[in-house]
Amino acid sequence: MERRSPSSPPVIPNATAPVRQRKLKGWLLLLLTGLGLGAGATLAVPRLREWVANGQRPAPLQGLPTESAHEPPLGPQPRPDGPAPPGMVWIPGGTFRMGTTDTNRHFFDAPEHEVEVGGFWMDETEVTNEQFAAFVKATGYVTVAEQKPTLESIRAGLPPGTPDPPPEVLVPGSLVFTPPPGPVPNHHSYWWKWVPGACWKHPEGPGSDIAGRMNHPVVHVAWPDAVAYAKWAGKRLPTEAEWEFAARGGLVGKKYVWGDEPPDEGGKWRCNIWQGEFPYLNTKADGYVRTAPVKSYPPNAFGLYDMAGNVWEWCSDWYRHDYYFSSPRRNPTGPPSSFDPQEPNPLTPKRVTRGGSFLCSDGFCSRYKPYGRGRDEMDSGQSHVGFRCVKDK
Ligand SMILES: [Ca+2]
Repeated sequence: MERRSPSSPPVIPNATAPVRQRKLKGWLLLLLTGLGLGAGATLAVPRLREWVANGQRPAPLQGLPTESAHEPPLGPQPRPDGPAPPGMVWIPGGTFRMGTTDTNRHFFDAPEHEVEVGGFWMDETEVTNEQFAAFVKATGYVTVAEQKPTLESIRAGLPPGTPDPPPEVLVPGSLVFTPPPGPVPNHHSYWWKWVPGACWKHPEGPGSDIAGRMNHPVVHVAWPDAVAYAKWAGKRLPTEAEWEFAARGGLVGKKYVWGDEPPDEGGKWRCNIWQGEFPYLNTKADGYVRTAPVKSYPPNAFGLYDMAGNVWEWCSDWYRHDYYFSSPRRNPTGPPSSFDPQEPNPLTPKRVTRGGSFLCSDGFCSRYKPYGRGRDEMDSGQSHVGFRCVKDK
């Protein structure tokens, strides 16, 4: 079996308003780092447990229409007349097998089951820095990672008696993949680092910028940031089922989004993933250590780029490990709330991510395969998580 995915950094979970949570998370991470504790220790604090138990859960998504027992199966839907929305391709929808029977799967990637999705337009690439910059310029939007914590918001979420954090840690920031100098124990805290000042404009923190990376996928966007962009663009996030249907490109039972060939067959890489020894040695055989410009690798059969690797992509669904056991057949929109048995008491609920990132590899995290499910706390931006949008016809 695979080891734990690098998509789950040691974020400190939290509860209600994403803004407040983000700051608390960052400060807790610093505090815990200083105390030499892990995230699990935080959850042992009774007050936080109570907070988790009473934590607000956002209302369920208002879903797309679901199945009717008397409706005929959905077949592929013809592309609407007229020009495609700029940068989008038509995904015809239809019936497919979602999930996998792969023996090397995670338990939450099964059972394989039949799902129908309607047709929709999908961004051919991940949302780029250039596109996100246009959104910010037009709206003045400030991402979760860029918002400064307040002492009051942090006090409100901590156990009584916890000392106030020093003023210098009350700064915005985000989680940055930071390779250690050599082999380390298999725990994500060794390669994820809370970096004050890290955000979409400064992907590795202060001193880094996106000049020369405007055609790379935007990163350090939390789920609410992605939703805000989609709304501004007149689009929405894909459901997990739509995402997987699109990733498969009409292929049936194939291992990868391009077919069954290994990612580097013929000596030419088909996606931006990790080569070498994770997490300390990346041979850069695919050309990139971190994000790659969108369209650096061939598209899948639907004309979609980077549906494997580069960055994880937010979906609209809540994450539940067992959703496939109760998923409706037609246009599933996810469970009404989130639950992850591998981290049962997060203070922030989780949303699904898909597609894997530049940190994936068969040796470490093979979830860049079309069925591979990811999930992250919805207020958490990271240096390997982005998104793309869809649009109804
Ligand atoms: Ca991707």
